[in-house]
Amino acid sequence: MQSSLLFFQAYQWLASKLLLWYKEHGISNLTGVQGAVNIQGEDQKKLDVVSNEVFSNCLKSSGRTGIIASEEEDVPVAVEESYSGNYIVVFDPLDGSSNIDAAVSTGSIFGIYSPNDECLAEIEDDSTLDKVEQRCVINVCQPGSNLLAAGYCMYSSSVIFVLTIGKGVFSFTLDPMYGEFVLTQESIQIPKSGKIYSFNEGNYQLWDDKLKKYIDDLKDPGPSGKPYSARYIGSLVGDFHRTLLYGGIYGYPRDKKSKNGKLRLLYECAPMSFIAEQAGGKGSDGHQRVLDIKPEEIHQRVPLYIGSVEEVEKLEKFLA
Ligand code: AHM
Ligand code: MG
Repeated sequence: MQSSLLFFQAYQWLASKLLLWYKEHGISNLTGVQGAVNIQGEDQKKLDVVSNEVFSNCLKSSGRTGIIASEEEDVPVAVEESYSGNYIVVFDPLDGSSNIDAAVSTGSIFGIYSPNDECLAEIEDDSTLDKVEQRCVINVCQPGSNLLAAGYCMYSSSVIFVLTIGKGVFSFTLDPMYGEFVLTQESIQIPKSGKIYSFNEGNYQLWDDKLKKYIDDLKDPGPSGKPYSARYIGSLVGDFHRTLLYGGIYGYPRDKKSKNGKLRLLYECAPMSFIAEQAGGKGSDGHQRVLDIKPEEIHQRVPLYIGSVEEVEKLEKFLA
């Protein structure tokens, strides 16, 4: 419960800081690239940088976090002792950033872990990181099955905050009149099956033959005369949120260019898989449960197939 309070406070704070930021810098300069490249070789957008700063400051000053790890930071950061708490927070401050300049939906994803003190003994000499950095990496690299809470915020026609603290999935909608999130859906359940698939099919020629067969099968109208529908925003939060409500499957596979796919295990795939499971769905890398994969590094990528149980299991059969 404490961890969910942390995020409610964080989002209230985030909203107020973003407003201040707009007032100081003006809304007209918020689009486009920042001019920097993150550790993963991606161009950072201005809003990537701003949202990372706002989230990091907010989490550091909350008094509840010990270590934070972000998509936009090379290594996890230990929170200064005087402000420090225990929780480990992993987050993608602004996911789907290729959509920013077109005002298409984007989101923020987070996961909260408790400290993993057993791991402190494992510290080995690594010339590229100092002891504190190594300890942070080790503490953060926990399997998703250890998550205490996870959620996302989606910035779309309305601002939606989806949260699980391991007892079902709840959705809140921002009421702009009051600046508060109001509970709008309780105990969300993903439909067991759903005839929507969400993949970037531009990569089809780069995919494994088994996956191509699966996608071809979805497009086959069969005796019913109705094939699956394709829906792809290119924003994990938006594509996942639709899958959560309508059912179906979202996938970001490995391909000939990207051996482990594109999405990051720690702050994209694991939190989303925790939410999916809490809603009665499934998150898989095609062969195993995403929540059982222990990250070996902060920005590790894994293939992701997530959504309705029957749809993810059907995909797994094709890939077997
Ligand atoms: P980002 O965190 O740099 O925005 O990248 C993750 C995004 C996901 O939101 C989305 O599902 C995927 O990348 C889209 O990738 P692609 O453009 O290759 O389809
Ligand atoms: Mg992302």
